[in-house]
Amino acid sequence: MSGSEAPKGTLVTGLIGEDVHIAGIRILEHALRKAGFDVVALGAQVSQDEFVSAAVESRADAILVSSLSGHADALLPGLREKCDEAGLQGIRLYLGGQLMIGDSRWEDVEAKFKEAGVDAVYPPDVQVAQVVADLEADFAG
Ligand code: B12
Repeated sequence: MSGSEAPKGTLVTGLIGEDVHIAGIRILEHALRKAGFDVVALGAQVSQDEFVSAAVESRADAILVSSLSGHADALLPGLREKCDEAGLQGIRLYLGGQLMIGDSRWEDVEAKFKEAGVDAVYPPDVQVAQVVADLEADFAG
């Protein structure tokens, strides 16, 4: 993106909870910046409150939550409600990483997080280009 172009959107990114598996979200941040998004990268071990505060401060369009530790079940619910309480109604929530525990089926995992208010849920084998393309489509216009 050239300096004069408006960003395609502002994204807050981070690893939720105790998680330190930083590689995947760093790769995504790099690709999304290159594609023209503003990225507010919170790094590892981010609480729900920190995601929400950063989104309010940066007037973010979306929050990208990464979770690999296997605890997203416990860490993710409530984030949508906190966003609403902070005046972030309608902010898009994306979730990816290692979300499947044991023999769980992907369809069930995806449905569970969507019920918790996540707009889009991604499996670990998602291509970076796919995530970028989806975000570009979601924020087109
Ligand atoms: C490297 C690694 C570590 C390193 C992390 C180093 C670091 N600072 O990054 C260390 C050794 C510290 C570590 C520690 C632990 N780990 Co570990 N670790 C891994 C490993 C081998 C690779 C992770 C990785 O870097 N992948 C490469 C990146 C590029 O891929 P990715 O993160 O999946 O990201 C891609 C996609 O998922 C997606 N994506 C990721 N986030 C998001 C977010 C959004 C919004 C979107 C759209 C997409 C997206 O985009 C990326 C690009 O393709 C995985 C196994 C695996 N194959 O995933 C286990 C794994 C994640 N670890 C695991 C565990 C259990 C642990 C520990 C709890 C072990 C322990 N008992 O101490 C601790 C937890 C520490 C903590 N507090 O987080 C388990 C998690 C189990 C689960 N989820 O059910 C895994 C799956 C191993 C396993 N098979 O059991 N780990």
